[in-house]
Amino acid sequence: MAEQEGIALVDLDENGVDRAFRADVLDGLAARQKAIPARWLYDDVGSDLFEDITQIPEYYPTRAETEILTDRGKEFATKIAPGCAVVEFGSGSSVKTPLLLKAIAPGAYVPLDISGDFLREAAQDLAAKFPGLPVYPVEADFMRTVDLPAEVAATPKLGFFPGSTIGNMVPRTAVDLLRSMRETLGEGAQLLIGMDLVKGRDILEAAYDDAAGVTAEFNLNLARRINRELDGDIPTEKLRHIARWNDDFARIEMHLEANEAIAFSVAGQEFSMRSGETIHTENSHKFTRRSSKLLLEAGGWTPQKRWLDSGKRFSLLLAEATEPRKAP
Ligand code: AVI
Repeated sequence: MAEQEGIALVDLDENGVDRAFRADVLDGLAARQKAIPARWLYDDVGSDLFEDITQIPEYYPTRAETEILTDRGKEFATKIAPGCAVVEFGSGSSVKTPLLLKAIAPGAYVPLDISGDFLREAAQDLAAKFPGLPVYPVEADFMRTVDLPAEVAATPKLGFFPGSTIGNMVPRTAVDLLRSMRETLGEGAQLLIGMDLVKGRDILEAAYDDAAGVTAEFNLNLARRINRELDGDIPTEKLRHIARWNDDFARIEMHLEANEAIAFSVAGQEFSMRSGETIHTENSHKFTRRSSKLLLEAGGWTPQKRWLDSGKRFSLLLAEATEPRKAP
């Protein structure tokens, strides 16, 4: 029951249980390859752990993307429509968003997020940093087309989707999202999007299985969350975090693997796992120059410019919502 406007974007039952979470977990645990959508990693504990991940030495994407935003600001300004409304998909990072806004001097900032609390906090923070910049937060599920505030109807739009979050979606979902973004922003809009790059397996696996065990905690928190919120008794001490490169799909996969045969219940239903069986909890796709451009094209966006950090680990792409060139 996700509504664009009005009261509830989260649908709770009479016991305060998130119905969508319960349905996804019960379906996912009943599947042959157990799998739970990655969005459920981000309760309050998970969101804090993700913030910690962005600081760990092995996790380079946040630093690499921040470097591009810091160093290439002048170039952005020459490619992006002056006075545009920046529409951020997600409520904004306290570091990356100000770097972009400083570089391009926009006419308005419109953060979109499903979580009203995050959204209001981030919007207030931004408004304090940029006095005079109109900020119009919109509480919405940006996986669907969103009605933007009337105040920016006539302003050119720049969508901003940093972090390589697009990589957490399988290609067909990523294409659906890019198409919704195009619909939300309109013909002629631009999109600035972060995409992490394919690189050596060792670097990638270390980035998702850090020595301090922060990513392991982030992954295991999902099982703990299931126990907390869905009356589960998963023996989490018998699960271990796995991050492995899947070369066929060019992605890092996170799994929770059972160290021994276990049985447990969740929301009144019984489940079991064999020793070595896993629950697949996240994909993080990595891109090449070609695959990133192909994905943008498939989503209705024409690539205009691509920037890399000095270590060539991460890319930030600018694209435009134009009619596709006529096929031969
Ligand atoms: C949010 N997202 C882009 C992160 C990533 O790199 O795929 C999530 C993450 N999972 C483990 N570490 C970071």
